[in-house]
Amino acid sequence: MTSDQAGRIHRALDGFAIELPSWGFANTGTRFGKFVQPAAASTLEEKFSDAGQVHSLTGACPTLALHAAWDLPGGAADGPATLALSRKFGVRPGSINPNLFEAQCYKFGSFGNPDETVRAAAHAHVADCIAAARAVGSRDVSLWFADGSNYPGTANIRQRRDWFVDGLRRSHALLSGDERLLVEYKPFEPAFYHTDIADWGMALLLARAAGPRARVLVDTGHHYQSQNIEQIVAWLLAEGMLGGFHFNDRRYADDDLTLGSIDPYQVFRIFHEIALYEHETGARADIAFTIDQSHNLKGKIEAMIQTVAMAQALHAKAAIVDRDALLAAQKKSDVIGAETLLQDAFSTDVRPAIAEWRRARGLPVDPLIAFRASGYLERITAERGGRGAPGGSYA
Ligand code: RM4
Ligand code: MN
Ligand code: MN
Repeated sequence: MTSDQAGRIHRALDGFAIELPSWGFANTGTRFGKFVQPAAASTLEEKFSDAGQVHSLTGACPTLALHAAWDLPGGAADGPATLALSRKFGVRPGSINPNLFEAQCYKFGSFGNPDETVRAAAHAHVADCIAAARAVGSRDVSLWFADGSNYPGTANIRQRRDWFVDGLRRSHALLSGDERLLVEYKPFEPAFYHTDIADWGMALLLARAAGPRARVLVDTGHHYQSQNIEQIVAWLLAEGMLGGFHFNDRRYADDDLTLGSIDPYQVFRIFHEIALYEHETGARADIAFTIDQSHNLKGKIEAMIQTVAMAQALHAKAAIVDRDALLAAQKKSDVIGAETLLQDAFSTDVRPAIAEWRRARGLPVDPLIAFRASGYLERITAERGGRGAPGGSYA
């Protein structure tokens, strides 16, 4: 590792923050059941406390994504209490995530529901979320819709698209300043025939139709097998429409596994496309990186620490790609030369440079070991264990 490479890694890590999901600290499971963990967080205070641990050990997670129904049931009125927790635990409120999928009224959709009273309820909920975001100083309202249908012929696909355009425009009209709407897509689940926002093209068109403060959110788990996610990222960057990520890994579908646990090269290639865009344009890509994982088997705080460390390592590897040499190799169509430049960076051991960065910032060199030695898990296990019913979750 040259000192130039180490310097690039340190600058990359200085500029890299990743948001934690409040729901990642709560008991979640699969549709078959939940294995509850005695240390799982139930209250918003516990979620902030756990997030504060991850941030203090990694130095990379200054914000916590909040879920409207599970964390801010009172909407904007919950703002002062939420801000007090934020100050207490040293983590700011992050994106606000509406819940347009759990209430019984959403059985046949939310923004795309044929019943106009349900559509109106969904619009009102997003309006409440925008007000809540403003009350806690969050920039992004991150929209994921479960809308779709299960059987051919049962939904008017074009009509529902129009309803989505209408609903997103109404929501967008409520934004001001630097507030943003992020539009997430997902090919299937819970709908198994058609999903109203099934891919990045639909999300892009809807975000464009909504207005200038809307962007696309890429959840890495929301693609079909073998889809080229970094190409989607490159196109959204070129269109100025990449708003953020939900990071997780997958093997089969939307598995919500730990980032990089199955295919770290995929994550590296995404970071590389972003770094190359910034290198060529001289612009900083304004992207909200968020973890969207819920761990059923792993300890929740440990899994988050592991994820953040993995994200930092893959981001560091992407930072040391020799991009000028790569662009020159591409220009000459030097296939092996260009490919080797990527592979060289990916296979470089960045751990010593990351350790140096952590040491220089007063962070533990190994955050997972530091967490295990801290006694925090034992303390919360004793405090939270044995209190029975698990807290809110989506599974
Ligand atoms: C979806 C999607 C959303 C998340 C819901 C609960 O698959 O990833 O971002 O909020 O799950
Ligand atoms: Mn997601
Ligand atoms: Mn998902």
